[in-house]
Amino acid sequence: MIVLNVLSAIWTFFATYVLQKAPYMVGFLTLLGYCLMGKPWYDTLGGTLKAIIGMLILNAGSSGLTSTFRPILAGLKDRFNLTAAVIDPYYGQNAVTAGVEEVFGKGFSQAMTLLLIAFIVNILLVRFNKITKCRALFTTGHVQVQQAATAYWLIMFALPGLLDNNTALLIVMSVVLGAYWAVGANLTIKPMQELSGGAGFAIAHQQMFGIRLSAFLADKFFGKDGGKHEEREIKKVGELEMPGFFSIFNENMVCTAILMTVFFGAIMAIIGKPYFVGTGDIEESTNFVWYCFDTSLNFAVYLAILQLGVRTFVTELTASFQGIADKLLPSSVPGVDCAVCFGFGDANAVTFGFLAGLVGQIIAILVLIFAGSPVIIICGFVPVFFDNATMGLVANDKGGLKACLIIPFIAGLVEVFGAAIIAGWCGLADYGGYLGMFDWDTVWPVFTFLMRYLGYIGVALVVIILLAIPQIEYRMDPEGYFLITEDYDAYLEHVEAKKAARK
Ligand code: ASC
Repeated sequence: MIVLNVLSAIWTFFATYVLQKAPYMVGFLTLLGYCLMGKPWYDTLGGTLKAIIGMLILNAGSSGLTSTFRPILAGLKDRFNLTAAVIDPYYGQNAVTAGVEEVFGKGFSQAMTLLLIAFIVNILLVRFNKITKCRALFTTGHVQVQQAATAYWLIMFALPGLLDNNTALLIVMSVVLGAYWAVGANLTIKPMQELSGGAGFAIAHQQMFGIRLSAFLADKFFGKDGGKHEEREIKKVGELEMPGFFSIFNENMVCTAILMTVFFGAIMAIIGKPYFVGTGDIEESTNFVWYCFDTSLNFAVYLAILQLGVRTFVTELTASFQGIADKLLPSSVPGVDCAVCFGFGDANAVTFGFLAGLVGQIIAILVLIFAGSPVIIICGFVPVFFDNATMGLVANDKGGLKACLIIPFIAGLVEVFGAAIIAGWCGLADYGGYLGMFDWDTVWPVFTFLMRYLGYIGVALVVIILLAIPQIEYRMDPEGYFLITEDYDAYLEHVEAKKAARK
């Protein structure tokens, strides 16, 4: 009995402080990895601390961005008294918490049980990857909480018949969500290895299908199309030769500062000074223009912090993960926050992708308003920045500047229209928010539709489609598939050899 109590206490502690908190999860994996590799204790301790601190720095940057710029976009909603759903993971989570009892008669805590079981499904799919072909483990706890909450709602909405059968409900949910985590993160391995030159991570976030789609479209329409269009010239954001004064945009910090001052300055001007005085952000006597300038400059500050965090922890995590990959989860890589990839590729592509996505989202919102849509969307900072910056970065890597602007622009439209449809349909819009990140505006509405109209057959279809994706990818390149995570240099040689054989 005592043993059981102790075990249960350890588990609760682990679930609360490690599993759901990305820095400690990353630290735990680093510790485990180095222990499995038999590293000396001081290297293990140093590496683990560096991984945790790096991730905490990344969080400081990312939450600085979020806490400074989220209220500004949300201010548009309050200032103009719009009844609208904000697309933002935190609003989405709040909406689920606020409505789940009323709509489905169920508490929120089950969503956390769902998270734990879905994570185990993810581990199992990776453990048996000789069969499943899944190579990536989700490690971003806060994203898992938000997704578990939204999936909890969407699946109950799709399958009301399951509401009386808790066990069946939990099984269906965790298989679907766990498979989505494993398969989605797996899809990002190729674009991330190519972007980072084999750094050894995948993305475990909210636009994983979006990342792969972005890489695919950029390569097909703007890039070399898998070697079919070697003659195409790709001008990447970093190679832009801009005339005269424009050259200041070549410097990432300067570029971000100028563009953000223009964009956020404009938005803050529209909202107006009285609003910020009302929220207590500034005094009546504060110079408003200076306040806008100061706030906008912080964008560049937080972005720089974020990139420092990435540099601090990525090498530790990926080096130590080798121990886990060798001993426990063969041929696998850790799935990390999307902000990690901002440390690779052209830094300005992050800013350009974001701005193109923002333009897309604003146009889509205007269309909703003028078409008299019953659901109006307000862009949330997290989707508009983290989704489109990530997709822009990947698009630039494959297809250059044009891809970096056009693809996030289209993604911006899709994010708003997709969110308006699903949030209105499933009822989350009534509670003021929806997760609203790319995959949750595209892939998940389709899953919800299939399950709602086909019941168990729909569930089976969703799981089969998900699990078939890595199988298809594997069959497209059986020799390279595991090589890309095991030995990136050997993978590059393999790609060259394949190219030469084709000629
Ligand atoms: C999210 C979310 C955040 C950000 C962050 C990006 O989806 O909830 O706080 O993106 O993970 O670094």
